[in-house]
Amino acid sequence: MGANDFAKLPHIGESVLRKEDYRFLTGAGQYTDDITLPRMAHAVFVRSPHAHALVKSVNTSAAKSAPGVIGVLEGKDVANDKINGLPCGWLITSTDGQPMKEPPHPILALDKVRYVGDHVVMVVAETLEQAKNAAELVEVDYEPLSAVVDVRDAKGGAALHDIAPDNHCYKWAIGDKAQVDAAFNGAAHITKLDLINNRLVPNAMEPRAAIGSYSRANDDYTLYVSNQNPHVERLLMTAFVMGLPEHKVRVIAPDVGGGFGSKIYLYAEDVCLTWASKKLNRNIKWICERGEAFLSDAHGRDHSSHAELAIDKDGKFLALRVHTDANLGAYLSTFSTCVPTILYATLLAGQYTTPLVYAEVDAWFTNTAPVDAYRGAGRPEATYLLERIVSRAAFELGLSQDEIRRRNFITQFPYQTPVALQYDIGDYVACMDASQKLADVAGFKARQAASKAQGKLRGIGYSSYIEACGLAPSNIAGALGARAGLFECGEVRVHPTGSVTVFTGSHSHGQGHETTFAQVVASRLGIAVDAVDIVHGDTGRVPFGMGTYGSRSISVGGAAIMKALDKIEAKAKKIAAHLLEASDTDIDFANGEFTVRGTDKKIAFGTVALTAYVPHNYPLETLEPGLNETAFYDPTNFTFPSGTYIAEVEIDPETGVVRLDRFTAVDDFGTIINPMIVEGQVHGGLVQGIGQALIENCVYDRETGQLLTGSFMDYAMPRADDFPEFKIGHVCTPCTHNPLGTKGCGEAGAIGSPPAIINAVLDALAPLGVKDIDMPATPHRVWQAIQAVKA
Ligand code: MCN
Repeated sequence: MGANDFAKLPHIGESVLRKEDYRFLTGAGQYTDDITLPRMAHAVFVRSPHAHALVKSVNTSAAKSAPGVIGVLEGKDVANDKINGLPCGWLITSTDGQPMKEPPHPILALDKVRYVGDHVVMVVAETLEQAKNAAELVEVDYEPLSAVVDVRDAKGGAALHDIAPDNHCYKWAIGDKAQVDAAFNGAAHITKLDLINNRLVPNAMEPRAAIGSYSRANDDYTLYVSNQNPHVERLLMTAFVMGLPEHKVRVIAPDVGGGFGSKIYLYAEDVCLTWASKKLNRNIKWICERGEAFLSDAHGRDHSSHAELAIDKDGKFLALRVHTDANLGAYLSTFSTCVPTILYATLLAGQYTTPLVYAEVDAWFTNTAPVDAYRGAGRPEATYLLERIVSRAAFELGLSQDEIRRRNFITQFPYQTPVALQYDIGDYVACMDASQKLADVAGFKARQAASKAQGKLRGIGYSSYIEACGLAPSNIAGALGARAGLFECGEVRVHPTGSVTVFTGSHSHGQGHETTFAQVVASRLGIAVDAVDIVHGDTGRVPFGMGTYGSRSISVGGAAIMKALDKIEAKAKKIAAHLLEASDTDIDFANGEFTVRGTDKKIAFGTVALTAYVPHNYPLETLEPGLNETAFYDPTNFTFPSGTYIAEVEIDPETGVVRLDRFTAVDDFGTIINPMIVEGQVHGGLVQGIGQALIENCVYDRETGQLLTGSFMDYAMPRADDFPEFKIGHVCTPCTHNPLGTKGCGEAGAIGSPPAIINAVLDALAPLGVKDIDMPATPHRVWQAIQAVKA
């Protein structure tokens, strides 16, 4: 079935209420902490209070004899049991042809700790309180070393790893530098910009959680874990860390209360619990506390960049030149290396015809928590840089922010960018037009005058983003260093009664897959949405899958299910043909009925399903019983959602307070399966992106390396009353290469919104002469910027 026919099916485009909400809203969800196993013990991790220190000795004797303690495990126990360190899932080759530096990432520190929160000792006891009390008794003799936390200090700072004496992990570049340099020589105007993309903490509502369980009867393990990616977790843990055959470990990710990227990875705690469950012969639960999450979850962003845009006399972009220093933190987290490279620099062409782009990335180790993907992962960093410099160029050239964009929009597709990607389709002009209309840009001047009359400054900011999602064609991912292909699997089991269970390698942790995937299947088979159940998150039930991240699930996971449905339909047509005494080539299938073309003979899907399992009148020599098919789908390209976002802010120059007055988002997600769920995804992304732009900031002390924003008292999370009602619109250019015509929507809001906000803030402050401000634009920062130009 083609994407155009698919879009016309009954439940496609329908805001079906989320099937999963009943259990979530009535407290019937089954999160990791809801699981209680027999003989369950509790684990607590003793973490480093220092950003950088030698571990001179560890004394666990008092802890071991504390009440209720079952075991106290440290780095030397890990080494004795030959458990390896955590691997990085993505290998980068430096521009000089050398592999990146991949230092050991021990699951419990051996001789050194490298960030505040680094895991040193695991204490297991009968109760959580006993484990906490015993953890207090662990004595670690540290010799503190000087620490480096800011990426700009990494070079020349105290070395974290012997393998990287200058703290440098890799240098990576894309584009033709010589051609870009030449284009700059002939430019009529050059706009320059230095910017910081601030570090963020993902803060999923449910913190990380895990239960390790070992079965002596079967000599195998089960790990229950709050995770977005169970098969990859298992693959990395068995093949790289524990040296176990894969079938000896089952990973179950039950209901997961949000991830936003931070739960894609294999974390040290997950391995510790699995390993210790056999060593101590107990089921062991660990629930991360919020303060621990701030310290030890993988953080996001943290780039420092310099960008230059060469422009001709007509305002057309000639070339973009970028240098970025990316903070990787103390160790390489699972996907950390692909974030500031493949997922970042390949997006720097944006929506524009800029013929030449050169980007160079230096990636550094620092004494901070590992940095990895956080909603958008690389694409928000690219979009922020590009959309900031484009608006700055507009300010410098005296053009409006929309005019400079319109002069440079790509309008012909497919379009090959100078940074590897080929965009299949889009309509950037239509998104801009629709967004301006919805935002009532025509009324902006009047609103600005009204603000001025009240002593306030009003500004408007644009951001025309594009992102690459639907990760990822395996051949591209493999060529670029991925240790596994990024296909997806789907198994469709039609039961004799005609109801259906689908097993998918995608994982829903808030995105509503149980509803939208069911809509896809119900639409194809002509059955009720409630007749379809979706199973995910269990390596023991689902065929190998690649999990959920990179807004890939509907476009890759959904496409795998579509392929399995093609096979189901083909087989069902043969059964129907047999029952209707016709040739299967004469059978049509629509609205749940098989018909013989040109006749009034028909049979219902349910009858065919039953016949598949009661095949007494079957030609069994040509048709196997059953109606159960599996398919793997490997995309041929990324999907490219795009859109234009317009923010309008009002600033009080006396206090620096920024009030977000209006926010308009027009996106192109191709065919939309469930508009209500998509709108929810956009809202969530916007809140996180606007949070980054206005209030969220993860700060380490530059001298001591202590995390200064280690709780919700210090790290500001956005709340509903920080936002106006968002205006949401859509343009639809269906993706040309997947059978649903969909493009991902899960990250767009977080990608497109930060530059729109900062561009609006700078537009408002322009009359005062303020030209630059870094995120987050807190009242203090805005006030300081105003005072600086006054001075
Ligand atoms: N959808 C649709 N029509 C489209 C595109 C998507 O109806 N054209 C639906 C999908 O069927 C799915 C949802 O929208 O139900 C999101 O789909 P998709 O864009 O494919 O994204 P994923 O399901 O792969 O989710 C991943 C994405 C990412 S990368 C992050 S980070 C993120 C996000 O989703 N983390 C989330 N949204 C989140 N939402 C919640 N509640 N919690 C998280 O942790």
